Amino acid sequence: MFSPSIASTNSPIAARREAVAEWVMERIFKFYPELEKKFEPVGRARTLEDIIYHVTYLSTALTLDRVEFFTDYIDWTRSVLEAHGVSASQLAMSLELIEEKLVADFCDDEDLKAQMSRLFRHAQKQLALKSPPSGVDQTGSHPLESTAREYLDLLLASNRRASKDLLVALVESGVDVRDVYLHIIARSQHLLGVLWQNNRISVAKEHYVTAATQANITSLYPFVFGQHIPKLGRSLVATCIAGELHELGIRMVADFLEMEGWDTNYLGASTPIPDLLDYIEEISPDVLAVSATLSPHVEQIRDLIAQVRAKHEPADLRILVGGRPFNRVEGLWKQIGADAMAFDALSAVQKARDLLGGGETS
Ligand code: B12
Repeated sequence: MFSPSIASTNSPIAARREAVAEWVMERIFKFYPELEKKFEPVGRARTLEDIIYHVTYLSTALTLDRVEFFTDYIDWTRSVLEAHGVSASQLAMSLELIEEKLVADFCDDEDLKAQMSRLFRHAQKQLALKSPPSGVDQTGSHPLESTAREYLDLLLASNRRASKDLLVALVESGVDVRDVYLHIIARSQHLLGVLWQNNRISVAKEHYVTAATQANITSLYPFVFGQHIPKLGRSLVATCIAGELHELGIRMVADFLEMEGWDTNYLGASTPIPDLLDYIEEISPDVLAVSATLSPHVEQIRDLIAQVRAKHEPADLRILVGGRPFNRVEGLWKQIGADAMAFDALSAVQKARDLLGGGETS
């Protein structure tokens, strides 16, 4: 069975996303038969996945009452589709059809229809504008910028050994390992994302670069765990929310806190909520740090926080959140009940410290 790579939520719209997508896809292919041919043999699955994403992001924007989730997404999806030869007007047509189907499916719910119409109006207006920006600073002004690009070029040329040697040599020459994490590794990953978004590299290449970078991070561990840092007696559980596969960001947060003397427990990608709750019982951390990169996964973090709060007093367990949606939508962390957010791994250290000092931090 076809399974989209963004987790669904409990909202009535998200629950219908597959059915809506089937309905819309049939009509699009009737109108643009060349699209189905162009992307054979994966065209149907890809198109279905795209429409499922449109509906999922729409649903999250409605649930969290944040127009920006949808308009941001429309900018992004437009640039991805255009890079694959699908025009903004074809996307506009998909949105019209999604609206038509949802209005029919939820014809009794006047409030929902009004909210949806507002979002679709915003999205269509956005689509009428000229091409959207990539979302990542393309120039970069940090002194390590050219080294980040050199590092990425080595990996794009499948030269993993040289890429590792470059990182290790930098740290051995006295560059702070945190700067290597943020200004070389994170930066090159963000640039890698733009290459993927613009259809300049294959998915396989993106996977390769990321896998190699993860291995390279491990080569830096003597500089992270090997130092004799006094232990602070504070503990952290760090994880991605269920469904979320982007794990490097939260790994960096955990490693930065480890370098400050925290006892860190890094769980990696997509931890199911019930298992995470059991793990929290077992470890009793001072801080729980949770990451989401895809906006729809913010809903899962909100549900997790509600479940954690039902069991633990805020004073006993502080919750720090972060990742792409939190960096882009102001006040989102507060709206979903977290204690703080941090923009990157460096500021996460300060936020975690402040949280245990008491009070709200952002
Ligand atoms: C590598 C990668 C993947 C890999 C991830 C593998 C892995 N093991 O992690 C794989 C192939 C799995 C993947 C899959 C997908 N990806 Co991807 N991926 C990326 C990429 C290129 C790099 C991610 C990364 O490593 N970043 C480096 C880290 C260090 O940066 P960071 O995450 O921003 O983290 C920093 C801060 O945000 C913050 N932070 C992060 N978490 C937390 C948590 C806390 C508590 C705190 C305080 C701070 C904090 O601190 C970090 C360090 O400073 C990004 C590009 C990008 N801009 O990030 C796209 C990107 C995120 N992916 C994207 C997409 C669309 C997808 C897919 C939907 C594609 C698909 N159709 O299958 C799937 C979804 C999978 C899922 N369910 O999660 C889009 C998202 C666009 C959007 N509008 O949401 C991006 C932006 C690419 C792009 N430019 O278009 N992806």
